[in-house]
Amino acid sequence: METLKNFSIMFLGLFLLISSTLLSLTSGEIQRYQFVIQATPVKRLCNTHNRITVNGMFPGPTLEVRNGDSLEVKVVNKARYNVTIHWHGVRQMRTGWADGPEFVTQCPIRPGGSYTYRFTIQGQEGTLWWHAHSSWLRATVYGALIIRPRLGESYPFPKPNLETPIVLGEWWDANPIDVVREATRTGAAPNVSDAYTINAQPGDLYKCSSKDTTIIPIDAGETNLLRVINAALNQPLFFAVADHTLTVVGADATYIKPFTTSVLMLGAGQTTDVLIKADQRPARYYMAARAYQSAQNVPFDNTTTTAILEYKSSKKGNAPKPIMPSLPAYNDTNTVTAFSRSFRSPRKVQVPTEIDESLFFTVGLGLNNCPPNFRRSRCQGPNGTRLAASMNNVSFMLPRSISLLQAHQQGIPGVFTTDFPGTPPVKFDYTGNVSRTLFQPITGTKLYKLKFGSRVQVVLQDTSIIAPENHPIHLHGYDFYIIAEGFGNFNPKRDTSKFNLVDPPLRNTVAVPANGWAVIRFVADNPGVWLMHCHLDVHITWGLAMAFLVENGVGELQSLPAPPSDLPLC
Ligand SMILES: *[C@@H]1O[C@H](CO)[C@@H](O)[C@H](O)[C@H]1NC(C)=O
Ligand SMILES: *[C@@H]1O[C@H](CO)[C@@H](O)[C@H](O)[C@H]1NC(C)=O
Ligand SMILES: *[C@@H]1O[C@H](CO)[C@@H](O)[C@H](O)[C@H]1NC(C)=O
Ligand SMILES: *[C@@H]1O[C@H](CO)[C@@H](O)[C@H](O)[C@H]1NC(C)=O
Ligand SMILES: *[C@@H]1O[C@H](CO)[C@@H](O)[C@H](O)[C@H]1NC(C)=O
Ligand SMILES: *[C@@H]1O[C@H](CO)[C@@H](O)[C@H](O)[C@H]1NC(C)=O
Ligand SMILES: *[C@@H]1O[C@H](CO)[C@@H](O)[C@H](O)[C@H]1NC(C)=O
Ligand SMILES: [Cu+2]
Repeated sequence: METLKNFSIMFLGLFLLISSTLLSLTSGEIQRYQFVIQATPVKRLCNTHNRITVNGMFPGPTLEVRNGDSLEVKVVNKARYNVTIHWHGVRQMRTGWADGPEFVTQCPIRPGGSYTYRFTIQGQEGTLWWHAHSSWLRATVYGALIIRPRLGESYPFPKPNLETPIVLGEWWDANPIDVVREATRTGAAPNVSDAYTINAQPGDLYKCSSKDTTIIPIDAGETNLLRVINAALNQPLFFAVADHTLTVVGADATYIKPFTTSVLMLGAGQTTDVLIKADQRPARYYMAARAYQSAQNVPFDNTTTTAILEYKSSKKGNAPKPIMPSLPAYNDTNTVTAFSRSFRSPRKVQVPTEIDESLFFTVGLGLNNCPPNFRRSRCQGPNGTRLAASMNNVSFMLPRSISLLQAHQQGIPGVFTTDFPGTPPVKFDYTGNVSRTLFQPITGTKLYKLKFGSRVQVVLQDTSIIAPENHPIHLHGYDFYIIAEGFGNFNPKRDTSKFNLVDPPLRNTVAVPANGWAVIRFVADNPGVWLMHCHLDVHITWGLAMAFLVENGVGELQSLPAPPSDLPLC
């Protein structure tokens, strides 16, 4: 058995060696960018505020590369906050030092400092994005990362006439850093946002915003590839275009088997590529996005952001109001389920069938009792508690004096432990009426160690502690197959028969159903420390995260290199 496993690891190594040799023969160009992080005056919803941006742009610059290209992005921090940038969804094969989450793969870039992120796009095509991974700065520090096929290669669908990034965001009139600091102080839920945005514009349904609307011109008969990104901080979103059918062709920078739909749902962090054809009467049509709110009786931003799809031949000037799409009800989970079950890979894929690590992680909220030395003003969560969140009852805490990856590589003890539980410490009816005695998680910096090349399955199970909710769970450094999802408690006897081991979708973020579960599989072929977390920033703030420590394999090609010399120190 052990020999067989070693053999398969050797085989995997050989495969990686061959594929990286092939890759170096067809390698792309080096794309260089400079990102200056700076405070910039931004006017939204009647007032001007200073917000942190990249190069004074909001949203930040769109990076356009080809599969096989390398990126070198020099980030210069001229703001008054610590910052890091994460390249969301990039596999970062053996470039973990460039992944970006603060205190996970690097210490933050301090005010006045700089750091150059260097990494290569390998085998990914479609839409990803980049964002700050430090406090709540990603509220305004984000942008699209477009990956086109290699030179001479083409899309697996007819070439569209146009391509447009559609970046969905979330806007607060208050400084988002003040919003999260207030919540951290009081223990209560943070204030909800004041608007959603499309390409950083709220659209004309909001006050003082009649001119702040993104217009997307199109000629009758043309097809546009919309690269839709949910960059909102805390909200899954529905998206639709009036009177137009959307053909989904990709998600999270992998192609999927095309299907048509009238509405999309994107969990925070997810991307979806859709083709839209101008096959309707020449007119102006709203594109609109608003909340999918799975948690009941919880305040949320119920406003609607719009952009306008404008046929060039439609009458300008006194044009009538654009046509509004119908969007699902805020709590329309049936639509979300039907949509997510439509995702398939275009063809049969290599899903790991033998599993070395079978893991079961609960994801959900929690409540911490008020510590005795805390004033009441710091315990403004439900019934005088402080809100929390956890995976397998561990509320994740970041180190403050060194990153996890540095501590791992330099063998520095006392920064983290590797005892993250592979199954819940207490088994209970996860989606039932959970006893209050189970609400309080423990706090820790616990990692789960994986041998290089191990084949991993994780069942992600929502809990109904406080409120069931759809959690967009994102894994850094990997794509995974989503082989099944369902409602209630995952039941291995009943539910393994639902596993799709033929053509499941490959993604980096899975929207785990409220009151339900999702099962993912991946091969641990990328050494380093890789964060897995809910992409609702309010939930990361409360601790809904853990990290995998993937050990080096055999030889240089299966090992993490030494850190770059300009890696920021704490
Ligand atoms: C949050 O909302 C409350 C109530 O509207 C307000 O008093 C408070 O100032 C807000 N906090 C921030 C940081 O904007
Ligand atoms: C949004 O919520 C507010 C209360 O918070 C309510 O008055 C309003 O009717 C809601 N709007 C919609 C469109 O549901
Ligand atoms: C969704 O919300 C509507 C209106 O608030 C309510 O009547 C309905 O019961 C809710 N549905 C679900 C599934 O929670
Ligand atoms: C708060 O206390 C009330 C009254 O005891 C109870 O009904 C409610 O469920 C409690 N809320 C939470 C979140 O524990
Ligand atoms: C949930 O359980 C508690 C006791 O653990 C009980 O007091 C409460 O009534 C139950 N709620 C529901 C909705 O069944
Ligand atoms: C989490 O751990 C704490 C401390 O041991 C315990 O009180 C609580 O019941 C546990 N909850 C769950 C869901 O395991
Ligand atoms: C900024 O980062 C340094 C470590 O480089 C840390 O000591 C400090 O607490 C951070 N500041 C804030 C406000 O998080
Ligand atoms: Cu969450």
